[in-house]
Amino acid sequence: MTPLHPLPESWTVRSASGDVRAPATVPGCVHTDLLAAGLIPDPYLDDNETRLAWVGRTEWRYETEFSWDGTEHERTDLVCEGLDTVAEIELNGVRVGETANMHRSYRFDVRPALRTGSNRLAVTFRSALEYAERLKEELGERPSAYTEPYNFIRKMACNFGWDWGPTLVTAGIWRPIGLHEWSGARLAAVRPVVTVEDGVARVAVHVEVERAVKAVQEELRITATVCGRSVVGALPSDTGVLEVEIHQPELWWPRGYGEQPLHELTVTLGDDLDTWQGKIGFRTVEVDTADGAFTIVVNGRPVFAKGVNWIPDDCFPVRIDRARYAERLAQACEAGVNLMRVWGGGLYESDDFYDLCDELGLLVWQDFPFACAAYSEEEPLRSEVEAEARENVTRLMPHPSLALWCGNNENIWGLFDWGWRERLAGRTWGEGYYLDLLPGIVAELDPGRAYWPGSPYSGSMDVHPNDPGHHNIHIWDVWNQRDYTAYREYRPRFVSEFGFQGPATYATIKRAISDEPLAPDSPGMRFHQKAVDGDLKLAAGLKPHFAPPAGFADWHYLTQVNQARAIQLGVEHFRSLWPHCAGTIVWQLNDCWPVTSWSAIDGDGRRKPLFHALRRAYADRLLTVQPRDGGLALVAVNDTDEPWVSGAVAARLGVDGTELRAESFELEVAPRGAVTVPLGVGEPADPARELIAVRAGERRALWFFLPDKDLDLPEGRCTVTVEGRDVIVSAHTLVRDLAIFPDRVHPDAEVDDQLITLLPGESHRFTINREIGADVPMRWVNDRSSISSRDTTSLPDPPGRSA
Ligand code: BMA
Repeated sequence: MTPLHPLPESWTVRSASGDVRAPATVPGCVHTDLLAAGLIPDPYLDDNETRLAWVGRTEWRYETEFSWDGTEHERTDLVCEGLDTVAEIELNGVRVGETANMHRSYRFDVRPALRTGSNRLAVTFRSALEYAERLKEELGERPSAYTEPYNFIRKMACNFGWDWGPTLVTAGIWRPIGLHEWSGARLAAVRPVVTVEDGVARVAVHVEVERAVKAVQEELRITATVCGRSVVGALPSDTGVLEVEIHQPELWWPRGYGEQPLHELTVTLGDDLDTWQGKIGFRTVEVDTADGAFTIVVNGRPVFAKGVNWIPDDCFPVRIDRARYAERLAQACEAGVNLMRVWGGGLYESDDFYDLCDELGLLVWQDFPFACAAYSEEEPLRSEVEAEARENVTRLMPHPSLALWCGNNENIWGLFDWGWRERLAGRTWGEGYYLDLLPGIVAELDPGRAYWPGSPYSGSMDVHPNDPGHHNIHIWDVWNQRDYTAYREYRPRFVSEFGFQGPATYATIKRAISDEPLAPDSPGMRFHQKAVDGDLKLAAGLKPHFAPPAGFADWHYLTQVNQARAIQLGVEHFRSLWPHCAGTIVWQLNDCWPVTSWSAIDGDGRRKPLFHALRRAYADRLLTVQPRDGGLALVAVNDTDEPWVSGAVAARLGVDGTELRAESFELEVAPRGAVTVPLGVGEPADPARELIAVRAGERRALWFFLPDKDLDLPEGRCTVTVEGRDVIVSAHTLVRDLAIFPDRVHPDAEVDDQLITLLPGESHRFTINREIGADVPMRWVNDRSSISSRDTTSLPDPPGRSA
């Protein structure tokens, strides 16, 4: 649509009492304004969060002055693309609008209040917390996973605190604001509905116009152009549809299946009253839910979803610009991901996110923003939900990457298992949204796109929503209560959440936490752990696998290793069940601040060891050893379009590298197939001192018979050679899960791989993005004697070793 005339950049913000004043940035947010003015400490450092609760309880007034010269146009609108959240807008002292939904945009006809010459615009934000508390009182309590009343306001829920995020209740003009002058008519909505059948793509361009003067209904010409084909139509009323046909279209594919051709669609109203431009792609996408399945099918081909859950990448979403999205999504691609789930406690992300997903071939699973709570279906919330859903379905539906809409995160599960029914005592909880309102809006505005009521959901309110035999499930008992090997007890059809915690990278911890010395339970570390009993669960998770850590560096390394192994084990097991299981969405890709969490990439954007384990587990060709029928089997999963044919060798080895028994065989895996080969290398004579290694070409899978703490591994020894940015490690013994930590030398130094296991005589070349000198901090699992001698509780960096 026609761009806005932005307002001047000179804004100010002040508290209602006038005590706090600062220059303001628009788009922006009160926390970032106060931070820039030096009025608050950085909310992400140490326990500063605790001193900032007042910000969320204060009324904030944003003001600017601008001059206006009058206009020839019939209408002058104030367009607010995003206000966070409960706002009153005044122009020259005249109230022109009120808002209460961060997930919507607003347009106000402000001509009556505008003056030629100088104008004063003020946007006053009431405390979102107080507003939500008041609605809670009016509408009646609804159970939720956290104490703050986030379910009583249409605002990014995790802003109120989550089990990985601080409570920083924001306010501000978070998306662009400006004046829009226009005459005659404008394009209020454009929805290209794309279908592909028998080699023909049809783009049904649904158009909705708004007339400047409602009474004037003259016929309007409308033109749609795509792939060099233009179709012209006449619009006698305010809505209409144009159809463009493209023969033999180049199809859009998710990454790993083909290219992502995108085509500019231009819709013009009249000669040039208004134009809409967007990129579309030609493909079909559906979710096959027959017989309990949950399989995403693109252009008729079933796709194993190698997914990650996405949370808002910052507590202050205004800081997430296109470059930041691009960096994070490139990291997702590097990890082999082909699907992003935009989780329901966050946002409908901004256009850049979906544009990039289109370009990169990342499928998008979009939750409607409802999470872990019961929601009132009464006014004023119901109308807000409907308005925001209509707007965002319209905004996002042109994207070829959008695979499905999902009603909510865990709310149906909450009703079944979290004691809600009793507490609700008959009050509404959101069922009407998930089973009626939202699917109705999707069917109307985005016909053909899949809608699924919840994550998890069983397909029926009569079957437990998390029943592994039915569609998508979340697996949380593992992190909360059980050893991670229990992932293998599940035979799910699709896992849309499962996760395991690990600490942030060292450089991120050092930037955010000033504890001296750092310890797993030092005050800052505890503060940057938001999960109930999170540290206890980390310790409980380590216990079956490792001896208790000796100090911070040991704890930091081992908990990161455990996180990586847990998720790798889960993904490999679930992939080995393909096509019965058709997807894994790991909880979670990213963080919104520096914290110990389930993420693969920490709050400063650094890759945790899990990231590298995930990349291996999501590799197009996966070799994995799995328990089958009382023995062990090799499962080879081929997620490519070429057959995978290779000689393979499976060997039972002593931990000193001696081959005890080996067998060779031919591996042949069909495109997009998986094969299971029972292993015939015999039972271990000494499970503590043996392992299995299976190799097929470049790929290798290892199997240890016992947890590390019960293994009798030799003390790992290796030679390290540093050549500029490369670090070559040559193992003299078995060296397990070798990690190098260049960020301990320089915060910007990152290595290209982590957690490499070397057999005696093998070597590996790591590459760091910069030279860090000869002392490379590193660690491996069977490195205990040297670690414990140098690893005191604080973190002077462990010395590197050079040859
Ligand atoms: C699920 C998610 C999030 C949460 C995560 C870890 O419930 O949907 O709400 O952060 O588990 O507990």
